[in-house]
Amino acid sequence: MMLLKPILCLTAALSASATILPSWDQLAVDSGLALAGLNGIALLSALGNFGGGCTPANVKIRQEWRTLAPTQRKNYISAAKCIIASGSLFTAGQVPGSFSLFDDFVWVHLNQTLNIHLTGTFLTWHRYYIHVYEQKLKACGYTGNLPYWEWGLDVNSPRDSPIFDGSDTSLGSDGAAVSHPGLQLQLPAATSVLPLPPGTGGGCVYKGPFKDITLHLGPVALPIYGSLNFTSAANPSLNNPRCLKRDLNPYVLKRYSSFRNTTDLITGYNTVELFQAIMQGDGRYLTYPSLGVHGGGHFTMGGDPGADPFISPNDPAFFLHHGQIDRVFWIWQMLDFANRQGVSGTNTFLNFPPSANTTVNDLIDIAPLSTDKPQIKSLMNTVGGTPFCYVYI
Ligand SMILES: *[C@@H]1O[C@H](CO)[C@@H](O)[C@H](O)[C@H]1NC(C)=O
Ligand SMILES: *[C@@H]1O[C@H](CO)[C@@H](O)[C@H](O)[C@H]1NC(C)=O
Ligand SMILES: *[C@@H]1O[C@H](CO)[C@@H](O)[C@H](O)[C@H]1NC(C)=O
Ligand SMILES: *[C@@H]1O[C@H](CO)[C@@H](O)[C@H](O)[C@H]1NC(C)=O
Ligand SMILES: [Cu+2]
Repeated sequence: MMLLKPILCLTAALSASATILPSWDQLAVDSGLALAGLNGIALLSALGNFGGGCTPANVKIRQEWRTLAPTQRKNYISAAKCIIASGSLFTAGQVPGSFSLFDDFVWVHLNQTLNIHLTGTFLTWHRYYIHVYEQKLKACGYTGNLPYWEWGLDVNSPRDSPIFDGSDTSLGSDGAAVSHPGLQLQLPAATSVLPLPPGTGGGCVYKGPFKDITLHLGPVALPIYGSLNFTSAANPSLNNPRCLKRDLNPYVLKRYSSFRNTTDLITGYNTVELFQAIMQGDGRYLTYPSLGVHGGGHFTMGGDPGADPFISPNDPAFFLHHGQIDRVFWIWQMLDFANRQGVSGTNTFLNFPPSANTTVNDLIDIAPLSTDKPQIKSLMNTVGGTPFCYVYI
């Protein structure tokens, strides 16, 4: 970072208006070169926005999982296991099925699901949520920063990804192969059903870290293979013990979260309203059903919990997927930061039931994971110092 200091003045001069982007050909877009270039441009732009004690010298760098050294990955995995082994922060009986700090993360997301997706809060809520997870990792001995999952690298075979290959430096394997007919998704506000072919797993994660963890909370809205129906536990807040499942799905990843999809999202939409809508496949804005890059990552993991939007944080890989969601948001913001600090939408899922517009003065409350309740406006700048001081490479 220190080497980049001389360009500070240059980027400060440029930062008043939207960055003029190079034009990449389709090959550069599809290979990830363009996205890497956009990340570089975002990094230069971020240099002009430091504040609140966050400087190029102390900024934390978040990087892709496979660029971490094997020892750093093992350090991350043991900290993630430590979160699973740490006691719940709820008072006894408050959330009967929450046995650990990890379950608490699942509960807070479950409980607020209808106020943090397809709302004005989506981007900053999840930004803060994964930041607090990163802090808990550090309290559990992790010496690095939250890594992310660059989806485009894995479109051909997610089960061979360094994140999912079942090696001891991965987050565990695919689920055991279970023959099934795939999913029939009736996405919210979508005009037609979206059929998804089966993934390569379907059963319990069988190898590598996290193969033996027990999920407790949920399911809440788990799609049933081959049916339009969902299943849920009689009481998702009670202990509903079961294994971690995955159904890694190359079709979904290639169709919704490729380098092209991610790059087009970043370069194609100038308002947060459209950016977040396309990212989430918001049916109110589309004439065809889409998962967006967000749903693409979740349904690539699939299974219970990956296909259930309420309890998706039950898969430890959730936090790498949302690291990438936040990175894409960050890159997009940094291409025109002066004009990309606002919110759009209301405080309820698809504005149902109708609710107030989200404003940047609203608070994000993820108690008891954090006692701070930051205003949304304080979560817009990742190098603003309070609470954030990080960039992506
Ligand atoms: C669930 O969320 C609501 C606000 O949406 C909050 O008032 C309530 O305390 C939460 N319940 C638990 C058990 O965390
Ligand atoms: C959904 O489940 C109900 C009862 O569990 C069943 O009657 C119905 O046929 C199912 N619908 C579909 C589309 O599978
Ligand atoms: C995503 O990108 C792929 C090419 O990588 C393309 O075939 C597909 O149509 C795109 N999906 C969407 C939803 O735009
Ligand atoms: C909420 O936002 C919409 C869209 O920007 C706007 O049309 C509407 O007037 C806002 N409502 C209130 C009460 O501010
Ligand atoms: Cu979420």
